[in-house]
Amino acid sequence: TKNIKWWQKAVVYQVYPRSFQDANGDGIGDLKGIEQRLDYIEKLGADVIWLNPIYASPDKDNGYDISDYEDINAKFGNMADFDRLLQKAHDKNIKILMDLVVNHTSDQHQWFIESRTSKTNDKRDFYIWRDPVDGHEPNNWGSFFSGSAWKFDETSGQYYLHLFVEGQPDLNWVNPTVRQSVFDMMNFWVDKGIDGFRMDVISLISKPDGLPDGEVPEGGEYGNADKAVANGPHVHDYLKEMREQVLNRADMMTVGEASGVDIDNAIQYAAKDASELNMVFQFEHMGLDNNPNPALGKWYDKKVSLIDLKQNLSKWQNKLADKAWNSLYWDNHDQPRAVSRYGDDRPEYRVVSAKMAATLLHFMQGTPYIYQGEEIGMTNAYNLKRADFDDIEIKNAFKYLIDKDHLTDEETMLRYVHAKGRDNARTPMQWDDSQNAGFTTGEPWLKLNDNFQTINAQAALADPQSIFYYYQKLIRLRHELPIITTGIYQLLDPDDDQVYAYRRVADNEQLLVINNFTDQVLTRHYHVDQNADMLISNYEDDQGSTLRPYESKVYRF
Ligand code: ISL
Ligand code: CA
Repeated sequence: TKNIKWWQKAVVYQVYPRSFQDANGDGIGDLKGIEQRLDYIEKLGADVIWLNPIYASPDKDNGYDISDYEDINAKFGNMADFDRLLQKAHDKNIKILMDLVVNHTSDQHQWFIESRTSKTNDKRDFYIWRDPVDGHEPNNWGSFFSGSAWKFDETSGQYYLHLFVEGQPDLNWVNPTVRQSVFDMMNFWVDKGIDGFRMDVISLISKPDGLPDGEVPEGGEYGNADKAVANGPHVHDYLKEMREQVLNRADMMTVGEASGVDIDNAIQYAAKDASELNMVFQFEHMGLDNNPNPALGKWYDKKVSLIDLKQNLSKWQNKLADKAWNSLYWDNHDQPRAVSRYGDDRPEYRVVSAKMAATLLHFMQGTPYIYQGEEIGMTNAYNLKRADFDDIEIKNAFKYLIDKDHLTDEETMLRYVHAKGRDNARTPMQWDDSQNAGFTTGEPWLKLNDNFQTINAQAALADPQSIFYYYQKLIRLRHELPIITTGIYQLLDPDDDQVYAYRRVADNEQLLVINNFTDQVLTRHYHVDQNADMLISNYEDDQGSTLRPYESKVYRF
Protein backbone atom coordinates (compact mmCIF):
# COMPACT_ATOMS: atom_id res chain seq x y z
CA THR A 1 0.00 0.00 0.00
CA LYS A 2 2.96 2.31 0.25
CA ASN A 3 3.66 4.49 -2.74
CA ILE A 4 0.29 3.79 -4.29
CA LYS A 5 -0.77 6.70 -6.46
CA TRP A 6 -4.39 7.84 -6.55
CA TRP A 7 -4.83 6.78 -10.16
CA GLN A 8 -3.68 3.25 -9.32
CA LYS A 9 -6.76 2.77 -7.14
CA ALA A 10 -9.10 4.72 -9.35
CA VAL A 11 -11.83 3.51 -11.68
CA VAL A 12 -12.53 5.64 -14.74
CA TYR A 13 -15.93 6.15 -16.34
CA GLN A 14 -15.79 7.19 -19.98
CA VAL A 15 -18.38 9.67 -21.22
CA TYR A 16 -18.99 10.10 -24.95
CA PRO A 17 -20.63 13.53 -24.68
CA ARG A 18 -22.49 13.38 -28.00
CA SER A 19 -24.42 10.32 -26.83
CA PHE A 20 -24.72 10.74 -23.08
CA GLN A 21 -27.49 13.24 -22.32
CA ASP A 22 -29.03 15.99 -24.40
CA ALA A 23 -30.17 18.91 -22.23
CA ASN A 24 -31.52 21.30 -24.89
CA GLY A 25 -33.44 19.03 -27.24
CA ASP A 26 -31.26 19.38 -30.34
CA GLY A 27 -30.62 15.63 -30.40
CA ILE A 28 -26.94 15.92 -29.41
CA GLY A 29 -25.60 15.20 -25.96
CA ASP A 30 -23.99 18.21 -24.26
CA LEU A 31 -22.07 19.45 -21.21
CA LYS A 32 -25.22 20.49 -19.35
CA GLY A 33 -26.53 16.98 -19.91
CA ILE A 34 -23.42 15.49 -18.32
CA GLU A 35 -23.86 17.84 -15.39
CA GLN A 36 -27.44 16.56 -14.94
CA ARG A 37 -26.16 13.00 -14.79
CA LEU A 38 -23.25 13.48 -12.39
CA ASP A 39 -25.30 11.95 -9.56
CA TYR A 40 -25.57 8.75 -11.57
CA ILE A 41 -21.81 8.51 -12.04
CA GLU A 42 -21.30 9.32 -8.38
CA LYS A 43 -23.71 6.56 -7.44
CA LEU A 44 -21.77 4.09 -9.54
CA GLY A 45 -18.70 5.12 -7.57
CA ALA A 46 -16.30 6.03 -10.36
CA ASP A 47 -13.40 8.29 -9.40
CA VAL A 48 -12.65 9.85 -12.75
CA ILE A 49 -14.60 10.84 -15.85
CA TRP A 50 -12.78 10.69 -19.17
CA LEU A 51 -14.49 13.05 -21.59
CA ASN A 52 -14.14 12.35 -25.29
CA PRO A 53 -13.20 15.53 -27.23
CA ILE A 54 -15.46 18.50 -26.58
CA TYR A 55 -13.36 21.08 -28.43
CA ALA A 56 -14.38 23.15 -31.45
CA SER A 57 -14.50 20.81 -34.42
CA PRO A 58 -16.15 20.41 -37.82
CA ASP A 59 -16.87 16.84 -36.64
CA LYS A 60 -15.46 14.95 -39.60
CA ASP A 61 -14.40 12.31 -37.08
CA ASN A 62 -16.71 13.15 -34.17
CA GLY A 63 -14.51 15.73 -32.50
CA TYR A 64 -11.16 14.03 -33.15
CA ASP A 65 -10.58 16.74 -35.76
CA ILE A 66 -10.07 19.87 -33.68
CA SER A 67 -10.22 23.35 -35.16
CA ASP A 68 -9.62 25.23 -31.88
CA TYR A 69 -8.14 23.53 -28.82
CA GLU A 70 -9.09 26.33 -26.48
CA ASP A 71 -12.75 26.55 -27.40
CA ILE A 72 -15.76 24.29 -26.83
CA ASN A 73 -17.76 22.75 -29.67
CA ALA A 74 -20.92 24.87 -29.80
CA LYS A 75 -22.99 21.68 -30.04
CA PHE A 76 -21.82 20.79 -26.55
CA GLY A 77 -22.12 24.25 -24.97
CA ASN A 78 -19.54 26.85 -24.09
CA MET A 79 -16.56 27.41 -21.80
CA ALA A 80 -18.77 28.53 -18.91
CA ASP A 81 -20.61 25.20 -19.15
CA PHE A 82 -17.30 23.41 -19.01
CA ASP A 83 -16.03 25.38 -16.02
CA ARG A 84 -19.24 24.63 -14.15
CA LEU A 85 -19.09 20.93 -15.00
CA LEU A 86 -15.51 20.74 -13.74
CA GLN A 87 -16.49 22.50 -10.54
CA LYS A 88 -19.54 20.31 -9.95
CA ALA A 89 -17.52 17.16 -10.58
CA HIS A 90 -14.80 18.31 -8.19
CA ASP A 91 -17.46 19.06 -5.58
CA LYS A 92 -18.30 15.36 -5.74
CA ASN A 93 -14.64 14.35 -5.66
CA ILE A 94 -14.82 13.18 -9.24
CA LYS A 95 -11.86 14.06 -11.40
CA ILE A 96 -11.94 15.03 -15.07
CA LEU A 97 -9.64 13.55 -17.68
CA MET A 98 -9.57 15.42 -20.98
CA ASP A 99 -8.98 13.91 -24.39
CA LEU A 100 -5.85 15.31 -26.00
CA VAL A 101 -5.72 14.97 -29.78
CA VAL A 102 -2.36 16.23 -30.97
CA ASN A 103 -1.19 13.76 -33.58
CA HIS A 104 -3.33 15.80 -35.97
CA THR A 105 -5.62 18.81 -36.08
CA SER A 106 -8.63 19.57 -38.22
CA ASP A 107 -7.96 20.97 -41.68
CA GLN A 108 -10.05 23.90 -40.40
CA HIS A 109 -7.56 24.70 -37.63
CA GLN A 110 -5.98 28.14 -38.12
CA TRP A 111 -2.54 26.51 -38.28
CA PHE A 112 -3.52 24.35 -41.24
CA ILE A 113 -5.47 27.10 -42.98
CA GLU A 114 -2.26 29.17 -42.94
CA SER A 115 0.01 26.21 -43.64
CA ARG A 116 -1.76 25.33 -46.84
CA THR A 117 -1.61 28.87 -48.32
CA SER A 118 1.95 28.50 -49.67
CA LYS A 119 5.23 26.64 -49.37
CA THR A 120 6.79 29.63 -47.66
CA ASN A 121 4.12 30.35 -45.07
CA ASP A 122 5.60 30.30 -41.56
CA LYS A 123 3.12 27.60 -40.53
CA ARG A 124 4.04 25.43 -43.54
CA ASP A 125 6.31 23.29 -41.42
CA PHE A 126 3.57 22.68 -38.81
CA TYR A 127 2.38 19.80 -41.01
CA ILE A 128 3.95 17.07 -43.12
CA TRP A 129 4.11 18.23 -46.74
CA ARG A 130 5.91 16.30 -49.47
CA ASP A 131 6.42 16.59 -53.24
CA PRO A 132 4.84 13.95 -55.44
CA VAL A 133 7.09 11.03 -56.37
CA ASP A 134 6.77 10.16 -60.09
CA GLY A 135 3.45 11.96 -60.09
CA HIS A 136 2.15 9.84 -57.22
CA GLU A 137 1.81 9.83 -53.43
CA PRO A 138 5.12 10.21 -51.56
CA ASN A 139 4.81 6.69 -50.12
CA ASN A 140 2.36 3.78 -49.93
CA TRP A 141 0.78 4.43 -46.54
CA GLY A 142 -2.92 3.78 -46.20
CA SER A 143 -5.15 5.83 -43.92
CA PHE A 144 -6.54 4.09 -40.80
CA PHE A 145 -9.97 4.71 -42.25
CA SER A 146 -9.31 3.34 -45.78
CA GLY A 147 -7.78 4.94 -48.88
CA SER A 148 -4.41 6.68 -49.12
CA ALA A 149 -2.92 8.60 -46.18
CA TRP A 150 -1.88 11.41 -48.55
CA LYS A 151 -3.98 14.20 -49.99
CA PHE A 152 -2.85 16.24 -52.97
CA ASP A 153 -3.23 19.99 -52.50
CA GLU A 154 -3.69 21.96 -55.73
CA THR A 155 -2.50 25.27 -54.27
CA SER A 156 1.12 24.23 -53.85
CA GLY A 157 1.31 20.99 -55.81
CA GLN A 158 2.33 19.01 -52.73
CA TYR A 159 0.73 16.25 -50.71
CA TYR A 160 -0.02 16.44 -46.99
CA LEU A 161 -0.08 13.46 -44.66
CA HIS A 162 -3.29 12.40 -42.89
CA LEU A 163 -3.07 9.05 -41.09
CA PHE A 164 -6.80 9.37 -40.40
CA VAL A 165 -9.32 11.18 -42.65
CA GLU A 166 -8.48 13.99 -45.06
CA GLY A 167 -9.79 16.50 -42.59
CA GLN A 168 -7.18 15.37 -40.02
CA PRO A 169 -3.74 16.51 -41.26
CA ASP A 170 -0.85 15.17 -39.14
CA LEU A 171 1.15 17.67 -37.14
CA ASN A 172 4.91 17.77 -37.67
CA TRP A 173 6.31 17.08 -34.20
CA VAL A 174 9.89 17.48 -35.42
CA ASN A 175 9.22 21.21 -35.45
CA PRO A 176 9.99 22.62 -31.96
CA THR A 177 7.42 25.40 -32.44
CA VAL A 178 4.72 22.77 -32.92
CA ARG A 179 5.72 21.08 -29.69
CA GLN A 180 5.80 24.37 -27.81
CA SER A 181 2.38 25.34 -29.14
CA VAL A 182 0.93 22.02 -28.01
CA PHE A 183 2.49 22.33 -24.56
CA ASP A 184 1.17 25.88 -24.16
CA MET A 185 -2.30 24.70 -25.09
CA MET A 186 -2.08 21.84 -22.58
CA ASN A 187 -1.05 24.29 -19.88
CA PHE A 188 -4.15 26.33 -20.61
CA TRP A 189 -6.20 23.29 -19.51
CA VAL A 190 -3.92 22.40 -16.63
CA ASP A 191 -4.39 25.94 -15.32
CA LYS A 192 -8.14 25.39 -15.38
CA GLY A 193 -7.64 22.57 -12.91
CA ILE A 194 -8.33 19.48 -15.01
CA ASP A 195 -6.94 16.25 -13.61
CA GLY A 196 -5.21 14.67 -16.55
CA PHE A 197 -5.15 13.69 -20.20
CA ARG A 198 -6.08 10.71 -22.31
CA MET A 199 -3.71 11.13 -25.25
CA ASP A 200 -5.10 10.14 -28.62
CA VAL A 201 -2.81 7.94 -30.78
CA ILE A 202 0.18 9.33 -28.95
CA SER A 203 2.35 6.44 -30.20
CA LEU A 204 2.09 7.89 -33.72
CA ILE A 205 3.42 11.42 -33.21
CA SER A 206 7.01 10.70 -34.26
CA LYS A 207 7.20 9.66 -37.91
CA PRO A 208 10.11 7.47 -39.05
CA ASP A 209 12.95 9.27 -40.83
CA GLY A 210 12.50 9.29 -44.61
CA LEU A 211 8.87 8.08 -44.30
CA PRO A 212 9.62 4.58 -45.66
CA ASP A 213 6.88 2.49 -47.31
CA GLY A 214 4.85 0.20 -45.08
CA GLU A 215 4.32 -3.49 -45.54
CA VAL A 216 1.37 -4.23 -47.84
CA PRO A 217 -0.87 -6.96 -46.42
CA GLU A 218 -1.78 -9.79 -48.79
CA GLY A 219 -4.75 -8.73 -50.87
CA GLY A 220 -4.36 -5.14 -49.71
CA GLU A 221 -3.60 -2.02 -51.69
CA TYR A 222 -1.79 0.21 -49.19
CA GLY A 223 1.14 -0.13 -46.83
CA ASN A 224 0.46 -0.50 -43.11
CA ALA A 225 1.07 2.97 -41.69
CA ASP A 226 0.34 1.91 -38.12
CA LYS A 227 3.31 -0.46 -38.10
CA ALA A 228 5.54 1.98 -39.98
CA VAL A 229 4.79 4.92 -37.69
CA ALA A 230 4.09 3.49 -34.22
CA ASN A 231 6.75 4.18 -31.59
CA GLY A 232 8.83 6.35 -33.92
CA PRO A 233 12.39 7.51 -33.24
CA HIS A 234 11.63 10.53 -31.02
CA VAL A 235 8.34 9.70 -29.33
CA HIS A 236 9.93 9.08 -25.95
CA ASP A 237 11.93 12.32 -26.12
CA TYR A 238 8.79 14.27 -26.94
CA LEU A 239 6.92 12.76 -24.02
CA LYS A 240 9.77 13.49 -21.62
CA GLU A 241 9.70 17.07 -22.84
CA MET A 242 5.92 17.16 -22.29
CA ARG A 243 6.41 15.80 -18.79
CA GLU A 244 8.82 18.62 -17.94
CA GLN A 245 6.86 21.39 -19.56
CA VAL A 246 3.34 20.37 -18.61
CA LEU A 247 2.68 17.19 -16.70
CA ASN A 248 4.94 17.86 -13.75
CA ARG A 249 3.07 21.06 -13.00
CA ALA A 250 0.26 19.19 -11.22
CA ASP A 251 -0.60 15.75 -9.82
CA MET A 252 -2.18 14.48 -12.99
CA MET A 253 -3.19 11.20 -14.49
CA THR A 254 -2.09 10.35 -18.01
CA VAL A 255 -3.04 7.51 -20.29
CA GLY A 256 -1.64 7.27 -23.78
CA GLU A 257 -3.68 5.61 -26.46
CA ALA A 258 -0.96 3.53 -28.06
CA SER A 259 -1.91 1.52 -31.10
CA GLY A 260 0.95 -0.65 -32.30
CA VAL A 261 2.59 -0.72 -28.89
CA ASP A 262 4.20 -3.91 -27.60
CA ILE A 263 5.22 -4.81 -24.06
CA ASP A 264 8.72 -3.36 -24.26
CA ASN A 265 7.45 -0.08 -25.58
CA ALA A 266 4.66 0.06 -23.04
CA ILE A 267 7.20 -0.38 -20.27
CA GLN A 268 8.97 2.68 -21.58
CA TYR A 269 5.83 4.81 -21.98
CA ALA A 270 4.40 3.82 -18.61
CA ALA A 271 7.56 3.24 -16.60
CA LYS A 272 7.32 3.44 -12.84
CA ASP A 273 9.76 6.33 -12.70
CA ALA A 274 6.96 8.42 -14.29
CA SER A 275 9.31 9.98 -16.78
CA GLU A 276 6.61 9.80 -19.46
CA LEU A 277 3.01 8.59 -18.91
CA ASN A 278 1.20 6.69 -16.16
CA MET A 279 -0.20 3.99 -18.42
CA VAL A 280 -1.17 3.21 -21.99
CA PHE A 281 -4.14 1.67 -23.74
CA GLN A 282 -2.57 -1.25 -25.54
CA PHE A 283 -4.43 -2.89 -28.44
CA GLU A 284 -3.17 -6.45 -28.62
CA HIS A 285 -6.27 -8.00 -27.05
CA MET A 286 -8.46 -5.89 -29.36
CA GLY A 287 -6.84 -7.50 -32.41
CA LEU A 288 -7.25 -11.15 -31.36
CA ASP A 289 -10.60 -11.44 -33.13
CA ASN A 290 -9.52 -9.78 -36.38
CA ASN A 291 -10.35 -11.24 -39.79
CA PRO A 292 -7.87 -13.90 -40.96
CA ASN A 293 -7.74 -11.91 -44.22
CA PRO A 294 -5.49 -8.97 -43.27
CA ALA A 295 -7.01 -6.80 -46.00
CA LEU A 296 -10.26 -6.88 -44.02
CA GLY A 297 -8.47 -6.04 -40.78
CA LYS A 298 -10.84 -5.72 -37.86
CA TRP A 299 -13.94 -6.54 -39.91
CA TYR A 300 -15.03 -9.97 -38.71
CA ASP A 301 -17.69 -11.57 -36.56
CA LYS A 302 -16.08 -14.56 -34.84
CA LYS A 303 -15.58 -14.60 -31.08
CA VAL A 304 -12.10 -14.43 -29.64
CA SER A 305 -10.46 -17.69 -28.55
CA LEU A 306 -10.29 -17.82 -24.77
CA ILE A 307 -6.82 -19.35 -24.90
CA ASP A 308 -5.52 -16.41 -26.97
CA LEU A 309 -7.21 -13.94 -24.65
CA LYS A 310 -5.72 -15.57 -21.55
CA GLN A 311 -2.26 -15.68 -23.05
CA ASN A 312 -2.40 -12.07 -24.03
CA LEU A 313 -3.89 -10.52 -20.91
CA SER A 314 -1.66 -12.65 -18.69
CA LYS A 315 1.42 -11.54 -20.58
CA TRP A 316 0.50 -7.91 -19.91
CA GLN A 317 -0.32 -8.61 -16.26
CA ASN A 318 2.95 -10.40 -15.64
CA LYS A 319 5.39 -8.35 -17.67
CA LEU A 320 4.23 -4.95 -16.51
CA ALA A 321 3.82 -6.00 -12.86
CA ASP A 322 6.90 -4.42 -11.30
CA LYS A 323 7.94 -2.14 -14.10
CA ALA A 324 4.94 -0.18 -15.28
CA TRP A 325 1.17 0.05 -14.93
CA ASN A 326 -1.69 -1.45 -16.96
CA SER A 327 -4.96 0.01 -18.10
CA LEU A 328 -7.88 -2.45 -18.16
CA TYR A 329 -10.64 -2.14 -20.73
CA TRP A 330 -13.10 -4.19 -22.77
CA ASP A 331 -14.59 -1.37 -24.78
CA ASN A 332 -14.67 2.33 -25.56
CA HIS A 333 -16.14 4.61 -28.22
CA ASP A 334 -14.09 2.81 -30.92
CA GLN A 335 -15.05 -0.73 -29.98
CA PRO A 336 -18.21 -2.80 -29.94
CA ARG A 337 -20.11 -3.39 -26.70
CA ALA A 338 -18.36 -5.54 -24.09
CA VAL A 339 -21.31 -7.85 -23.42
CA SER A 340 -21.79 -8.54 -27.12
CA ARG A 341 -18.11 -9.21 -27.73
CA TYR A 342 -16.89 -10.96 -24.57
CA GLY A 343 -20.16 -12.10 -23.04
CA ASP A 344 -23.39 -13.23 -24.63
CA ASP A 345 -26.11 -10.72 -25.43
CA ARG A 346 -28.93 -13.23 -25.90
CA PRO A 347 -31.65 -12.18 -23.41
CA GLU A 348 -31.23 -15.21 -21.14
CA TYR A 349 -27.49 -14.68 -20.76
CA ARG A 350 -27.00 -10.94 -21.07
CA VAL A 351 -27.00 -10.02 -17.41
CA VAL A 352 -25.02 -12.97 -16.11
CA SER A 353 -22.40 -12.79 -18.87
CA ALA A 354 -21.95 -9.02 -18.55
CA LYS A 355 -21.15 -9.58 -14.89
CA MET A 356 -18.77 -12.39 -15.83
CA ALA A 357 -16.82 -10.19 -18.24
CA ALA A 358 -16.69 -7.44 -15.63
CA THR A 359 -15.40 -9.83 -12.96
CA LEU A 360 -12.73 -11.20 -15.28
CA LEU A 361 -11.35 -7.72 -15.91
CA HIS A 362 -11.92 -5.89 -12.62
CA PHE A 363 -9.85 -8.22 -10.44
CA MET A 364 -6.76 -7.70 -12.56
CA GLN A 365 -3.98 -5.27 -11.80
CA GLY A 366 -4.31 -1.89 -13.45
CA THR A 367 -6.73 0.98 -13.76
CA PRO A 368 -10.15 -0.14 -15.07
CA TYR A 369 -12.12 1.92 -17.60
CA ILE A 370 -15.89 1.56 -17.90
CA TYR A 371 -17.47 2.88 -21.08
CA GLN A 372 -20.89 4.53 -20.70
CA GLY A 373 -23.66 1.95 -20.90
CA GLU A 374 -21.33 -0.95 -20.12
CA GLU A 375 -22.55 -0.75 -16.52
CA ILE A 376 -26.12 -1.53 -17.64
CA GLY A 377 -25.11 -4.11 -20.22
CA MET A 378 -25.93 -2.14 -23.36
CA THR A 379 -25.50 -4.34 -26.45
CA ASN A 380 -24.39 -3.90 -30.03
CA ALA A 381 -26.92 -2.11 -32.23
CA TYR A 382 -28.14 -4.79 -34.61
CA ASN A 383 -31.06 -2.64 -35.74
CA LEU A 384 -28.84 -0.12 -37.56
CA LYS A 385 -28.62 -0.57 -41.33
CA ARG A 386 -26.05 0.78 -43.79
CA ALA A 387 -27.93 4.07 -44.24
CA ASP A 388 -28.17 4.60 -40.47
CA PHE A 389 -24.44 4.63 -39.73
CA ASP A 390 -22.70 7.91 -38.98
CA ASP A 391 -19.14 6.70 -38.33
CA ILE A 392 -16.63 7.62 -41.02
CA GLU A 393 -14.74 4.36 -40.48
CA ILE A 394 -17.85 2.30 -41.21
CA LYS A 395 -18.84 4.45 -44.18
CA ASN A 396 -15.39 4.22 -45.69
CA ALA A 397 -15.24 0.48 -45.09
CA PHE A 398 -18.39 0.01 -47.18
CA LYS A 399 -17.17 2.46 -49.79
CA TYR A 400 -13.66 1.08 -50.24
CA LEU A 401 -13.72 -2.54 -49.08
CA ILE A 402 -17.10 -3.45 -50.56
CA ASP A 403 -18.15 -1.05 -53.34
CA LYS A 404 -14.63 -0.62 -54.72
CA ASP A 405 -12.57 -3.70 -53.82
CA HIS A 406 -15.37 -6.27 -53.37
CA LEU A 407 -13.48 -8.00 -50.56
CA THR A 408 -16.75 -9.54 -49.42
CA ASP A 409 -20.45 -9.01 -50.07
CA GLU A 410 -22.46 -6.22 -48.52
CA GLU A 411 -24.53 -8.53 -46.34
CA THR A 412 -21.46 -10.11 -44.79
CA MET A 413 -19.97 -6.68 -44.24
CA LEU A 414 -23.11 -5.57 -42.42
CA ARG A 415 -22.71 -8.60 -40.14
CA TYR A 416 -19.11 -7.56 -39.48
CA VAL A 417 -20.20 -4.01 -38.73
CA HIS A 418 -22.82 -5.29 -36.30
CA ALA A 419 -20.03 -7.19 -34.58
CA LYS A 420 -17.24 -4.61 -34.69
CA GLY A 421 -18.39 -1.18 -35.90
CA ARG A 422 -17.80 1.87 -33.73
CA ASP A 423 -21.42 3.00 -33.89
CA ASN A 424 -22.34 0.03 -31.68
CA ALA A 425 -20.85 2.03 -28.83
CA ARG A 426 -22.09 5.40 -30.00
CA THR A 427 -25.87 4.94 -29.98
CA PRO A 428 -27.41 7.17 -27.31
CA MET A 429 -27.23 6.21 -23.65
CA GLN A 430 -30.37 4.36 -22.58
CA TRP A 431 -31.72 6.12 -19.51
CA ASP A 432 -35.31 4.91 -19.36
CA ASP A 433 -38.10 3.40 -21.46
CA SER A 434 -39.65 6.70 -22.53
CA GLN A 435 -39.34 8.16 -26.03
CA ASN A 436 -35.71 8.19 -27.19
CA ALA A 437 -34.76 6.46 -23.95
CA GLY A 438 -34.71 9.76 -22.07
CA PHE A 439 -31.64 10.82 -24.05
CA THR A 440 -33.30 13.64 -25.97
CA THR A 441 -36.67 15.24 -26.54
CA GLY A 442 -35.57 15.97 -30.12
CA GLU A 443 -34.35 13.87 -33.02
CA PRO A 444 -31.28 11.87 -31.86
CA TRP A 445 -28.13 12.42 -33.97
CA LEU A 446 -27.72 8.64 -34.24
CA LYS A 447 -30.49 6.07 -34.14
CA LEU A 448 -31.09 4.42 -30.77
CA ASN A 449 -30.58 0.77 -30.11
CA ASP A 450 -34.12 -0.62 -30.33
CA ASN A 451 -33.75 -2.60 -27.09
CA PHE A 452 -33.89 0.46 -24.82
CA GLN A 453 -37.29 -0.44 -23.41
CA THR A 454 -35.77 -3.43 -21.61
CA ILE A 455 -32.17 -2.26 -21.23
CA ASN A 456 -31.96 1.12 -19.51
CA ALA A 457 -30.53 2.81 -16.43
CA GLN A 458 -33.87 3.31 -14.73
CA ALA A 459 -34.61 -0.42 -14.84
CA ALA A 460 -31.09 -1.19 -13.63
CA LEU A 461 -31.35 1.18 -10.68
CA ALA A 462 -34.66 -0.42 -9.65
CA ASP A 463 -33.22 -3.94 -9.59
CA PRO A 464 -30.83 -4.87 -6.77
CA GLN A 465 -29.46 -7.73 -8.92
CA SER A 466 -28.66 -5.48 -11.86
CA ILE A 467 -25.36 -5.18 -13.68
CA PHE A 468 -25.16 -1.61 -12.38
CA TYR A 469 -25.02 -2.65 -8.73
CA TYR A 470 -22.54 -5.39 -9.59
CA TYR A 471 -20.20 -2.79 -11.08
CA GLN A 472 -20.80 -0.57 -8.06
CA LYS A 473 -19.62 -3.43 -5.87
CA LEU A 474 -16.58 -4.14 -8.05
CA ILE A 475 -15.55 -0.51 -7.72
CA ARG A 476 -16.09 -0.53 -3.96
CA LEU A 477 -14.03 -3.70 -3.57
CA ARG A 478 -11.16 -2.14 -5.49
CA HIS A 479 -11.24 0.86 -3.19
CA GLU A 480 -11.35 -1.31 -0.06
CA LEU A 481 -9.01 -4.20 -0.81
CA PRO A 482 -5.38 -3.29 -1.54
CA ILE A 483 -4.71 -6.79 -2.91
CA ILE A 484 -6.70 -5.88 -6.03
CA THR A 485 -4.24 -3.07 -6.68
CA THR A 486 -1.04 -4.73 -5.56
CA GLY A 487 -1.43 -8.53 -5.49
CA ILE A 488 0.62 -10.76 -7.75
CA TYR A 489 -1.29 -12.19 -10.70
CA GLN A 490 -1.15 -15.92 -11.38
CA LEU A 491 -3.03 -17.52 -14.26
CA LEU A 492 -4.44 -21.00 -13.57
CA ASP A 493 -4.82 -23.66 -16.25
CA PRO A 494 -3.67 -21.75 -19.34
CA ASP A 495 -4.93 -24.56 -21.60
CA ASP A 496 -8.50 -24.54 -20.32
CA ASP A 497 -10.46 -23.08 -23.23
CA GLN A 498 -13.71 -22.64 -21.27
CA VAL A 499 -12.84 -21.21 -17.88
CA TYR A 500 -10.62 -18.21 -17.14
CA ALA A 501 -9.35 -18.62 -13.57
CA TYR A 502 -6.57 -16.71 -11.86
CA ARG A 503 -5.26 -15.86 -8.46
CA ARG A 504 -4.13 -12.61 -6.94
CA VAL A 505 -1.62 -13.22 -4.20
CA ALA A 506 -0.41 -10.99 -1.35
CA ASP A 507 1.55 -11.72 1.83
CA ASN A 508 -1.20 -13.31 3.95
CA GLU A 509 -4.08 -13.33 1.59
CA GLN A 510 -5.23 -14.44 -1.80
CA LEU A 511 -8.12 -14.05 -4.20
CA LEU A 512 -9.28 -16.84 -6.47
CA VAL A 513 -11.18 -15.51 -9.49
CA ILE A 514 -13.15 -18.07 -11.51
CA ASN A 515 -15.03 -17.24 -14.72
CA ASN A 516 -17.00 -19.64 -16.88
CA PHE A 517 -16.62 -18.09 -20.35
CA THR A 518 -19.26 -20.41 -21.89
CA ASP A 519 -23.02 -21.08 -21.83
CA GLN A 520 -22.32 -24.65 -20.67
CA VAL A 521 -22.51 -26.25 -17.23
CA LEU A 522 -18.95 -27.30 -16.41
CA THR A 523 -17.14 -29.12 -13.63
CA ARG A 524 -13.86 -27.73 -12.34
CA HIS A 525 -11.88 -28.33 -9.18
CA TYR A 526 -9.81 -25.56 -7.63
CA HIS A 527 -8.11 -25.44 -4.31
CA VAL A 528 -10.31 -23.28 -2.05
CA ASP A 529 -9.43 -22.80 1.61
CA GLN A 530 -11.99 -24.00 4.24
CA ASN A 531 -12.30 -20.48 5.61
CA ALA A 532 -12.71 -18.78 2.28
CA ASP A 533 -15.25 -15.97 1.91
CA MET A 534 -17.21 -15.50 -1.27
CA LEU A 535 -16.37 -11.93 -2.17
CA ILE A 536 -18.69 -11.57 -5.14
CA SER A 537 -20.59 -13.82 -7.52
CA ASN A 538 -23.17 -13.52 -10.29
CA TYR A 539 -25.22 -16.44 -8.93
CA GLU A 540 -27.02 -16.50 -5.61
CA ASP A 541 -25.52 -19.69 -4.26
CA ASP A 542 -22.26 -21.57 -4.63
CA GLN A 543 -22.36 -25.05 -6.13
CA GLY A 544 -18.71 -25.80 -5.55
CA SER A 545 -17.14 -27.57 -8.49
CA THR A 546 -20.20 -27.07 -10.70
CA LEU A 547 -19.97 -23.93 -12.79
CA ARG A 548 -23.23 -22.74 -14.35
CA PRO A 549 -23.37 -20.77 -17.64
CA TYR A 550 -21.16 -17.67 -17.40
CA GLU A 551 -20.78 -18.16 -13.66
CA SER A 552 -18.22 -15.93 -11.95
CA LYS A 553 -17.10 -16.19 -8.37
CA VAL A 554 -14.30 -14.72 -6.36
CA TYR A 555 -13.07 -16.33 -3.15
CA ARG A 556 -10.91 -14.59 -0.61
CA PHE A 557 -8.79 -16.50 1.88
O1 ISL B 1 -11.03 2.80 -34.19
C1 ISL B 1 -10.11 2.09 -34.46
C2 ISL B 1 -10.33 0.84 -35.10
O2 ISL B 1 -11.66 0.72 -35.33
C3 ISL B 1 -8.75 2.38 -34.14
O3 ISL B 1 -7.88 1.96 -35.14
C4 ISL B 1 -8.62 3.86 -33.91
O4 ISL B 1 -8.68 4.53 -35.10
C5 ISL B 1 -7.33 4.14 -33.26
O5 ISL B 1 -7.35 3.44 -32.07
C6 ISL B 1 -7.20 5.61 -32.97
O6 ISL B 1 -8.32 6.07 -32.30
C7 ISL B 1 -8.34 7.38 -31.87
O7 ISL B 1 -7.96 8.31 -32.85
C8 ISL B 1 -8.82 8.41 -33.98
C9 ISL B 1 -10.30 8.54 -33.59
O8 ISL B 1 -11.10 8.36 -34.72
C10 ISL B 1 -10.70 7.57 -32.53
O9 ISL B 1 -12.02 7.78 -32.13
C11 ISL B 1 -9.74 7.75 -31.40
O10 ISL B 1 -10.08 6.98 -30.27
C12 ISL B 1 -8.36 9.61 -34.75
O11 ISL B 1 -8.24 10.71 -33.90
CA1 CA C 1 -27.79 19.25 -27.00
